[in-house]
Amino acid sequence: MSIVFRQLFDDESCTLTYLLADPVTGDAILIDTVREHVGRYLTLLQELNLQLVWLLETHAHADHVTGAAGMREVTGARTATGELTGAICADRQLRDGDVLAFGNELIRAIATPGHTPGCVTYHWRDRLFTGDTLLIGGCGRTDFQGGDAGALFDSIGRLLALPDETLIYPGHDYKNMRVSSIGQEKLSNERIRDQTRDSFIELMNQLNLPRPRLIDEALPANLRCGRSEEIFDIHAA
Ligand SMILES: N[C@@H](CCC(=O)N[C@@H](CS)C(=O)NCC(=O)O)C(=O)O
Ligand SMILES: [Fe+2]
Repeated sequence: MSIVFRQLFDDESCTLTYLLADPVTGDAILIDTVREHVGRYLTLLQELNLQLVWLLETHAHADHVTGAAGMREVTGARTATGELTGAICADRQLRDGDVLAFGNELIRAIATPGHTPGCVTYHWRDRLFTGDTLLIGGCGRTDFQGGDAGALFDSIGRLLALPDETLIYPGHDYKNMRVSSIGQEKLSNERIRDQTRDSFIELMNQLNLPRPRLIDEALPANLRCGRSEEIFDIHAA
């Protein structure tokens, strides 16, 4: 049966956002939205005649502000994130194995801590939305936000145990890649190929990457589910 599936790209942060929908009922999900593109998502939903039911996050992003607050306000869709993310504002706090429904479709959360403790990978049909746990030819960094290279190694190992044909749709790509597969990453991902847990931890601890440009704005905003500070204060009062 046909599916509705779109991949959208944010040039500023190299974030990949995904739209999934049940073609029969028109119920849709968005994964990892970007605040600056709320208008674009709304237009797309309208064009495809879809109603948004869930806004999912793979984790609290350090490099861009989520579009969840704006999308939730306009569409009434509910927000969901991994329970260890710390975004208590999310309507649903997901645990490993939790399943969300949209129309007749099901999407399952797999807890994949490491890049952050609350990172979640979503599994829908033949594809994984890995956030920053597993990138194409790479993986998320573990040097801030409670990152843990050993935990990331174990999480990636869980994903690599899935069938080789499983498609990988990451949360970012910095090299113009858009989709991979478990089989492909096992063969060619230099960060994980031929590594032991210890050598992976050593490699991750030596990356010395610059801090994300927007982290000081993005992290607190994402822990408020993308709401502006003023609005959050009113709700919290
Ligand atoms: N230059 C980017 C930094 C991007 C970055 O650090 N991305 C994180 C994901 S939030 C990462 O894990 N990157 C992995 C890598 O660069 O290998 C920015 O300023 O936003
Ligand atoms: Fe990230």
